[in-house]
Amino acid sequence: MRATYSLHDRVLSNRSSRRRFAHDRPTLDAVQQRIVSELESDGYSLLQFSELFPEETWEALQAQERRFVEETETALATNREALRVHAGKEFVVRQHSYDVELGTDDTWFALSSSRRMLDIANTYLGLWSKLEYVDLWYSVPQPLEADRVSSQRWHRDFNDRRLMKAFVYLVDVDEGTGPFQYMPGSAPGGPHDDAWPWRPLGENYPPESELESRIDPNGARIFTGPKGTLLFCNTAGFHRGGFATSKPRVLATATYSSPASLASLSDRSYTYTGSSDELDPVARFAVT
Ligand SMILES: O=C(O)CCC(=O)C(=O)O
Repeated sequence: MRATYSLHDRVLSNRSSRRRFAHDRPTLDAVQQRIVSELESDGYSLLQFSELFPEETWEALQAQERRFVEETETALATNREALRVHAGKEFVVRQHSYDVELGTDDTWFALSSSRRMLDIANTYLGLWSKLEYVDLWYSVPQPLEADRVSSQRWHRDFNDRRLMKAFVYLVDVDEGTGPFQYMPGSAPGGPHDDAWPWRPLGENYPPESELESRIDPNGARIFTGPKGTLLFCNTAGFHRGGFATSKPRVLATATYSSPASLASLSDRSYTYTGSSDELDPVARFAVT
């Protein structure tokens, strides 16, 4: 697996993707430049959705959120079998999960596959990226005394050495709503990258107490914030979240990774159903 990743990163998949990017670099506006530069220095960038997208897109995203919350809360009350959850991660209900057909009539998919987002991801990754995963999540509140499990615990994402996730909070998120948390400087290339370093199939979930004795958890960023908070993050660095205890957390998320990513080689969460004529070459490359 390690050899395959390295071969795809150096030669098979990423080389042509880097060339495509270098051949025609996008021009970023000031907000996009700030995001890329903060991702470079800190591994994350925090802003408001309205800094990147116009008001009407926020209204459309909120309408998508309302439909998802209604559907989820009905299923939670009457038919839990209908909930889209993954085994071992039942605390996150997904609007789409995997094997779904999506087109630009899905607001979050349209935003995630827009040049506004792709130009940020591609500049940060230095190549034409793949849009690997697009979804809305509803994190079901857990009992206060429950143990943190799965992505509620500190971990590095296994997918790629450098990847970019976007999270848009669709409800206000406080300490009881399972805020996303991040250890700055833990992404590859940062001062803490040698703690259980990122490797294909590396030890991505070290024991939390050992990790916290190596990297001071007081330095972790806890991203509470009002709805409309938008966070970009290289989740090859240590992060955790979704441990909601008082209110459900609802957010939209998207993952951008290199074509060599361990997930995009084998998996894509959706099949794009629109016509490829609707998309410019950068977006077509990302979604197909
Ligand atoms: O739900 C969260 O805040 C954590 C998400 C996470 O671990 C991930 O997307 O990799």
